Amino acid sequence: MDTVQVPEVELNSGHKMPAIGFGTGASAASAVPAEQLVQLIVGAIAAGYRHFDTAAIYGTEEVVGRAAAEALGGGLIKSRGELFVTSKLWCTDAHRDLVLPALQETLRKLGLEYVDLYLIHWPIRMSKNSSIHNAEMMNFDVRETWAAMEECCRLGLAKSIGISNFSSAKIAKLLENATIPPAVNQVEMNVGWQQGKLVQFCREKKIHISAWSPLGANAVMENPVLKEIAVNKNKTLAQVALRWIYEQGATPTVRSFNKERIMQNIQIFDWELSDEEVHKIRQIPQHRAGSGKEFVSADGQYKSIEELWDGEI
Ligand SMILES: NC(=O)c1ccc[n+]([C@@H]2O[C@H](COP(=O)([O-])OP(=O)(O)OC[C@H]3O[C@@H](n4cnc5c(N)ncnc54)[C@H](OP(=O)(O)O)[C@@H]3O)[C@@H](O)[C@H]2O)c1
Ligand SMILES: *[C@@H]1O[C@H](CO)[C@@H](O)[C@H](O)[C@H]1NC(C)=O
Ligand SMILES: *[C@@H]1O[C@H](CO)[C@@H](O)[C@H](O)[C@H]1NC(C)=O
Ligand SMILES: CC(=O)N[C@H]1CO[C@H](CO)[C@@H](O)[C@@H]1O
Repeated sequence: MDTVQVPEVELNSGHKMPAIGFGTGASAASAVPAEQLVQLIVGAIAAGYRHFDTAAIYGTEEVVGRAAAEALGGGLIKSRGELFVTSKLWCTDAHRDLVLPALQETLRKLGLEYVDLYLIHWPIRMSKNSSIHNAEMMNFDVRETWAAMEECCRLGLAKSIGISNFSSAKIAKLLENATIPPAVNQVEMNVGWQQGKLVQFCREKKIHISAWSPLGANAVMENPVLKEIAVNKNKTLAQVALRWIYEQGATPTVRSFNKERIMQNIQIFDWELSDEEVHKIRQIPQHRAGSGKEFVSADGQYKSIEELWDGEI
């Protein structure tokens, strides 16, 4: 099996990030036995993936850490530095005093001394005993929370820091008092929710966009425009959807727990879409899959979905 050489993008922190991430997001992961997941991730490293995306809330930090240790032990990679590991601060820890302990717990679970990228998962704070389906919202103080993220960076525990699910307006607020700008904003981005405005805004601010749900949302996999392009190019529909994200200057975080599809998804770097194909993709009707409505309430910080997204819906 040939190992794919994945290109890297340079972040505003000066660090380089591999241009495709392997997602280990929540519900699907919990259905797979841990040892099997470890082996899938080791297989992904053998295939050429170097960037692994996890989060405190996913429950997959341990398996990512175990796979990294196994890849190192088995000589698949020569040093920890060859991998790029992203994790995320969950909303229950989105407070000045809770950020550092949360990252320390993440590092303990990963068995690593640092993460390459640490993200604020949502511009939201929930009480300690909240769950996503029973959220008790608290006030999210972006300035103080970000200052604590910056401290993690200064301590060397996170090489780069960033955000997730932030609108342009919320990024602008964060930047008002930031000393270190966010390196990455991880958001829903796919052919069915192209995020034109946000992509443009982040480009101006030199914040890299990492795209979650590149395939799984918005019926991307049934899209007739992509289907046609895929047939013409002798590529799979998923490859076209992922390549499109890469050509927008963003990088996909894709999740597959299937060996063949893991291989397929990484083979997007030695061909390109034509201008005409890109134009056709731009015409696809737009719709956001994740509205975040579970975080909106009359007595909370965000009273409507419009407020949560600052009208960017
Ligand atoms: N920051 C955030 O708030 C946030 C939110 C959501 C997700 N994420 C991250 O982004 C990652 C990806 O998002 P996601 O899990 O929502 O969705 P996704 O990667 O867009 O789609 C996953 C689905 O697509 C299937 N799939 C993958 N490759 C395929 C291919 N080549 N052909 C056909 N089907 C394929 C997978 O099934 P098989 O496993 O059977 O291949 C799975 O059902 C997550 O794992 C997580 O790390 C972050
Ligand atoms: C930034 O700091 C100033 C001065 O302390 C404060 O007035 C302002 O509200 C802060 N902005 C944010 C978004 O926290
Ligand atoms: C189409 O792609 C497959 C898989 O990459 C390859 O084996 C096959 O030779 C290609 N066919 C043509 C006509 O290029
Ligand atoms: C509204 C929105 O797009 N929010 C997404 C942010 O991230 C979570 C995952 O933690 C998604 O489920 C949401 O849809």
